[in-house]
Amino acid sequence: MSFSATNLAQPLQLNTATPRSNDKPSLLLPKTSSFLGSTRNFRPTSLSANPSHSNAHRRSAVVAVSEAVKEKKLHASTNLLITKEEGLELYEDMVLGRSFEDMCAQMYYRGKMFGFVHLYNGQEAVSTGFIKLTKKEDSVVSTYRDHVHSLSKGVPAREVMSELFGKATGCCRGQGGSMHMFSKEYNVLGGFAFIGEGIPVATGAAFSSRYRREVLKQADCDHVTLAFFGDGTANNGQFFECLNMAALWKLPIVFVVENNLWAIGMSHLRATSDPEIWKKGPAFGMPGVHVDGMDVLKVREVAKEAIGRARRGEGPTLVECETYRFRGHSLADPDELRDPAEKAHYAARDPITALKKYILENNLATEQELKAIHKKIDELVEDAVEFADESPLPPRSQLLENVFADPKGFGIGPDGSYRCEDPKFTQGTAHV
Ligand SMILES: Cc1ncc(C[n+]2csc(CCOP(=O)(O)OP(=O)(O)O)c2C)c(N)n1
Ligand SMILES: [Mg+2]
Repeated sequence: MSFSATNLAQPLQLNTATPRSNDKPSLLLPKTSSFLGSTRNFRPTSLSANPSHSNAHRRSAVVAVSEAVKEKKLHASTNLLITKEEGLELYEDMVLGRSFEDMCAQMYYRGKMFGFVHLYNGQEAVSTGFIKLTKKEDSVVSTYRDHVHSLSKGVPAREVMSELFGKATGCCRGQGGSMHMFSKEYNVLGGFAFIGEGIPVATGAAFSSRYRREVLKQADCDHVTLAFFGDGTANNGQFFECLNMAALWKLPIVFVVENNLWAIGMSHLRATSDPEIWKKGPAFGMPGVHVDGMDVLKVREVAKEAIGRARRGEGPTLVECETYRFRGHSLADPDELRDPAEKAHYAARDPITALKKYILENNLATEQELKAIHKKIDELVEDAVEFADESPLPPRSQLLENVFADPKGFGIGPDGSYRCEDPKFTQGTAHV
């Protein structure tokens, strides 16, 4: 499988989208039909106004990637998409993401975490499928659903949990909390609470890789940046501006849209003029691909190609991963808006269960080996909680660090003294 900006005006043209025999032109998308797993209907206006919004067309994109994967399988000498080691690595990473966050939910409801906490449950195949193919020097830019991206990138579970507890041992010394994971060491360039804010940061990181290689002559700088964001965010202006710059300058970046069909309580189908986000890639001169984001092996195949393109200096790719979050928008959301049938549809497609099935059916590992992974991860997560719980809170004096360029915080008061040195300065405004 290989992408190019031209051949992906229709992504991976392996399927010419021949309508199924019962698809009459006017009925390409019957009113009862759904957008992939969504139980919401397309609006009739978009249906009649533009037949290219049809579900048949949409499905062709999904099939296209599946076909590419099948084709690859046929040509591979082992007939399998992964080796045993790769399969176990992917499985362990997804189990880590899931177990870690299940524990986050417990800790949040016990009052150990503050503010909002947004879980990634259900979307693990995207983080694992992409990030496990990166090098340490490659960068990842995330959203407020950033714990699992950070774990996949290698940030120790202890540091992520401590950050969530607001403790001094966290990866941001307790100053970021749930939505602002950052690690210089592992090149996690931030979780971003303002949606879309991370996209220009990622574009800048990709620009710096190209600049270092071509202007500063650092020949070995082939670093790639992955920008993760949601379907709702893909309607924001930064996204379009950055697609333009990335394509214009052939930046080594992959834009990974995690289309979980919802932006808080707003259905993607209600909010987006053309719900097929991948199509925006070719519009800017880069490949656009749609992949089943509940299948880590398919995500990985697409990721391999997109990351490879970026690393070879061939430019950016836009990948739309169709996925689903298993919990509410945040842990404070009772999740009453989404249709139970839609939730059940995706729950039955749990990416961890699917990979387990693949591993067992292909005799890549035994049930015992998988159980051992769960045990190892349970211990690791328990250890992370203990570590976070026992860690100290950051000192009060740290509150104003890293906020302003002046390392002493809020700068100099009218009397010439540093404001942060006035013990009364933070009283009543924040308690840490
Ligand atoms: C600039 C900005 N506008 C609005 C919000 C409020 N907000 C928080 S999450 C969210 C929805 C984002 O949905 P999506 O991009 O699909 O990500 P998901 O939560 O589904 O992962 C919005 C509008 C925000 N955080 N930042
Ligand atoms: Mg969303």
